[in-house]
Amino acid sequence: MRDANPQTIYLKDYTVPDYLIDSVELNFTLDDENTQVISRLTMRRNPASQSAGKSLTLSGENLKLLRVNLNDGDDLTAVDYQQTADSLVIHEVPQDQRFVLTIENLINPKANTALEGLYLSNGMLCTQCEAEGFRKITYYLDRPDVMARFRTTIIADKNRYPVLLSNGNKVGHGELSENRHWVTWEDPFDKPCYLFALVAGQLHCVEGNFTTQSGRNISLQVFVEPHDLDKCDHALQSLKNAMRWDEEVYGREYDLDLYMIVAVSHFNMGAMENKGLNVFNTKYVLARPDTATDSDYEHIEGVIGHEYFHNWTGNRITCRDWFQLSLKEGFTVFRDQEFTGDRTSKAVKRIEDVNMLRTRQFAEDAGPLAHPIRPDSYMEINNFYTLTVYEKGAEVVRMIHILLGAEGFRKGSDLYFQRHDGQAVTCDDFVKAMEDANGADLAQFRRWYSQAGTPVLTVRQHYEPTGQTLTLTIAQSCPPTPGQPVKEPLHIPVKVGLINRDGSVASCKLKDSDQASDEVTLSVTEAEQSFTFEDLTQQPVVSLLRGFSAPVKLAMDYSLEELAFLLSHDSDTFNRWEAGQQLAGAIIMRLIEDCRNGWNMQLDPIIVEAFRKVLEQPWDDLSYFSLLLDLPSETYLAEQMQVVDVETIHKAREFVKRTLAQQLQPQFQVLYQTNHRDESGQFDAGAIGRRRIKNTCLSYLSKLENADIQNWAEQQFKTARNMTDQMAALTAIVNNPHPATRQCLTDFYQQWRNEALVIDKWFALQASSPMPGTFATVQALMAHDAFDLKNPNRVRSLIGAFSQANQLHFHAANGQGYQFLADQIIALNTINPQVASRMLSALTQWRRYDESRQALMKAQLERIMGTVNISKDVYEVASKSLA
Ligand code: 0A1
Ligand code: ZN
Repeated sequence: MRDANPQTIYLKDYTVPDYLIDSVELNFTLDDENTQVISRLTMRRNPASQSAGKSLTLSGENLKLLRVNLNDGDDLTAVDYQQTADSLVIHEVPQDQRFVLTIENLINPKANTALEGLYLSNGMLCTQCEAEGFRKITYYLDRPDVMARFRTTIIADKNRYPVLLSNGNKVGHGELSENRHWVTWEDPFDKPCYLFALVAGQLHCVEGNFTTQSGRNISLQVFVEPHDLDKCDHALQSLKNAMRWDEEVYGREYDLDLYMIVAVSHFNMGAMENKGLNVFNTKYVLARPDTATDSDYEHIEGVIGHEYFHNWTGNRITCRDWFQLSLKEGFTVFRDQEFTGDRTSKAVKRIEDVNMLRTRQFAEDAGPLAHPIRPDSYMEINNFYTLTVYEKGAEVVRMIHILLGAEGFRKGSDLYFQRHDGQAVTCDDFVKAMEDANGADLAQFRRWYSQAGTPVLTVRQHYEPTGQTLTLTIAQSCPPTPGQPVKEPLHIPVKVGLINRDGSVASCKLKDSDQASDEVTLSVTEAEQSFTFEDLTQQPVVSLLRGFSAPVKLAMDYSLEELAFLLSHDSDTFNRWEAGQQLAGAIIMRLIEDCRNGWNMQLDPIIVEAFRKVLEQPWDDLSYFSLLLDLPSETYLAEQMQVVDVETIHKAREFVKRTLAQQLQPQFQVLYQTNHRDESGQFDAGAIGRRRIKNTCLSYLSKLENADIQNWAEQQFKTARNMTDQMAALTAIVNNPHPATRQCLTDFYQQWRNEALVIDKWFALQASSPMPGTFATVQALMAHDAFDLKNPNRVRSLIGAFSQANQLHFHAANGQGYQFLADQIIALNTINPQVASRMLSALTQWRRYDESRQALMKAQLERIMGTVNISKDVYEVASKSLA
């Protein structure tokens, strides 16, 4: 084992750094296997440090050390320093004056399959330094609270590496002997080393401009491999949209004269906000109407926005330590969610975000790896780039926004930027700025940062006809999570609206308040609390937790009739959708029960009528309309069960879908036909909505196994001029019995064999199919020429899709899915520990299944624990899942 017992790092042990780095001069001489790095650090003792020693410890991993020098004297010798597997300790450095430390080392980018530090991606050299990748480039104080000014010179062969990029502004360049050239970059802003970036290769660039609100002209550049030049327009436009939005909504302007984005095909995550030089997974840059779906287009704009917004929330103000990760990520996700909502449809964006939170983050929060958005400890920080830190973190920021209102929130963010610009700070500093700017008290609210688990709100209502009052009694509780057996009550904003039985709005007037309004936000702060509404001549239907105003589970006994009523009448777009989800969910859960009792399934007509109403109504926002017709996913349904029964969930959900298709076939057909167009390149809300509703209808109709419909799908597949339609048709063909399945898959592969991102879709679609034979297909695809365990996008599209998006086959009762996944994780452990550890997530949920599956999953986790040279990443997740 590389690290038999990895050390646990605790937030409570934080101390300030003993030394500071004022400036860094880096000199790279590039070579695929032997890159030379010379680092010249101007340093000094940190006056705030309490430690007594005179030694200096730098972090470094996989480095070949060549030379250490202090203050340009003679090089240090082996007695002056000590090297360990992950550090360099210099026994004595000057304590009361600045000193210059020069370190020279070699690194091997070609051998770097973990994709952290400097690595090769399709012949291009690039870096990934967050969270702790810089220590794989050179010895350094690799922690976010050490902020320094960087100047970087890159020397390389002109043909092999014609483009040489780093952070900031280009301040010099020239030619050298032996066909080499050099470029020097200088970043005028102090930054932590996790924001350092270097890119070199045969890159081509699409350029644009942006004029800031104060009239400065910024040059924008998107760098890609030559054959992708025709897929950059959307990324460039998205960047401009994000820059404008941040000026308008937050008053934040970009600060350098140049903004560069580079797309690389090997990347562990989505993208990285390196100062002035973002590195992106190609998936979040490249788009052409025939290669990218509408949802790809939306995600690209969202991720470009996300990385751009980090320039203020992450780069100008960064994290003091990695426990504060949600300071930058939660806030930045909240910002990108709002941006996308403003650019597309607020209702649709909110529903998509909540859907993801509830299916995936809630599962994380209820499992063995549950942690607060500000964790207390970690073994490997890379394991904490989680849905909790990102998505729940964004919900926590959203609740502050709800509690303070848009204006109050803006006052708070202005104060935060003004107070902390240039600093490395904590989540608490953020909350304090929000409080101070508004004279608010968020003391109890702070518990959201330290408490893990999803709170449950249990709501009872009592209508008093004589007094014309309605009392809501809200009790909150939160289940125990690892290390936190008992929870304190949280401060929870609950938005409420009341609806009269005729569908009109009932005024909300709280007792002891003289104001009445259409909607109120209740501040729930106690374990149990009552709220009384007055002047209600009739008992209204309560619309609770509007807009999903807090990341909680709501337990309230609605009848199916009330849910159908809310689906027709709730003026809150989120809750209207939610009522439909609850209605369908309740019906599917009952059918699951019937099925398990061996009874015949029969669909309650209430859902058919509710869907008929939705289908026959005119809608402006067709994307929202189509969301109302989506049934809750199998993963969401699994979350609602004590013991997950994947087969019956699938059977019952399919039954509901097929029966709805049978009973509402004419409506689905008309909608399909009226919205089917032969379109390419139209990305307005109308065209996107038409495609979405049409493809939702196709997905229902395909359950009928009817030759005409099969023909529609095949025609759509063959004639589509945009990827949304082509992919939707292929999905309908692959996920249902269809005579042309094999042929269409082959044709699709031939058509797109040179477009890696489309081939990823091809892998993912087959891996997530519910049809029989999927496991054998997955095994065969592992041996396909286009499959590559070293490319994270491919791994996610095959192994990730199978284990995380195919409940039915991954959880096959004989355990073959589990064994397959464990085999891949063991192989990935040596290639790329980060990706290996992420792939583990499907197994960590083992306690949610029946005894037999539990035993099979547990056995595979134990096998993984026995891996020779197990990485810290995999060890932490596997051991915590078994604990
Ligand atoms: N900060 C990036 C996410 C990111 C994190 C780690 C990475 O490599 C280990 C890469 C990217 C973001 O939030 O976009
Ligand atoms: Zn981020």
